[in-house]
Amino acid sequence: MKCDQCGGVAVIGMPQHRLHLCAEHFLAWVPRMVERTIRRYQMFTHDECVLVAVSGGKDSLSLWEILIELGYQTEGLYINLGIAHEDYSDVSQRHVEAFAARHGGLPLRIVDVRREYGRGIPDLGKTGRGRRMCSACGLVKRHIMNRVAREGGYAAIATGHNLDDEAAVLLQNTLHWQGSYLRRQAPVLPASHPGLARKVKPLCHLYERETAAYALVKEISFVELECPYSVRATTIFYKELLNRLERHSRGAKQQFYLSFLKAREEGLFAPEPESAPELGECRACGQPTTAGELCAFCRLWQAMEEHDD
Ligand code: Q46
Ligand code: ZN
Ligand code: ZN
Repeated sequence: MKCDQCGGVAVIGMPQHRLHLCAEHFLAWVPRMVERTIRRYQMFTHDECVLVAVSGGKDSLSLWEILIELGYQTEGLYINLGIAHEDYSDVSQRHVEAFAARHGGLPLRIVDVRREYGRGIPDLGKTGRGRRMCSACGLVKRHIMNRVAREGGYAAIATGHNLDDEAAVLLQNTLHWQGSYLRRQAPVLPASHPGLARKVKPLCHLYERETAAYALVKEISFVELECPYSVRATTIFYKELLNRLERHSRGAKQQFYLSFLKAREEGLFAPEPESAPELGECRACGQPTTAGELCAFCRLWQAMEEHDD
């Protein structure tokens, strides 16, 4: 396999782009793709500061690396979820800290859920929410990201979701015709309230195997352990289904996701004006919420306290 740009040995073939690249040209191609995505969806500018949510995994650390290379102003956020199995959360944190240190001490905020809120994600299982651990974990992460972004005045929160992640969620939502989720699935989620930052996914046009290849070729040291709860995540099943489809029909995964984005732009999933939910302020934490007096995060914590009593 030869590089289409220089004729050298290709390290990766990307059939959906009809492209084979050597290490050097691949490392130049990935940031160009990401830059194009950032501009295409007007995610953020060079004048804005972006909070990069990093988990210690290949996608989020690659994202941080690429944004630095592209000259954006970034700060990292690591949320230690308190998952003790195989030391998962602490090992992940060490990878993130080492990454920031290797880049000359990048600004990095660490929120330790157990230390700040008195319990970690595994405790959520004790309220009978075991099977819904990931949705509770997602809620906790969103709440903390919003809180940190609000405190730090960041313009955007960037996450490392790649095309496989997005296509898997899309398939899941489509199979259930989850209209409200489909309307909200986008490369950019605008800030819905003055105190909130917009959410952006600059890797959403890259396949997972491309972000993995980028991390390897760039020699980024990332956590290879999987979160012990991820085996329960249904997204993995949908990713496998999409990869089967991709093996049968090259580019099908990309086609599925990009066609959705195009349909979205053409107004297929336009929100109904009267359906905009009314936002109030949570009386416990002050974050904007549609859930009534207490936001979903504070209600979750309250439920755990009641369970302890
Ligand atoms: S960290 Fe949290 Fe994920 Fe672990 S508990 Fe589930 S959601 S799998 S990205
Ligand atoms: Zn080349
Ligand atoms: Zn709250």
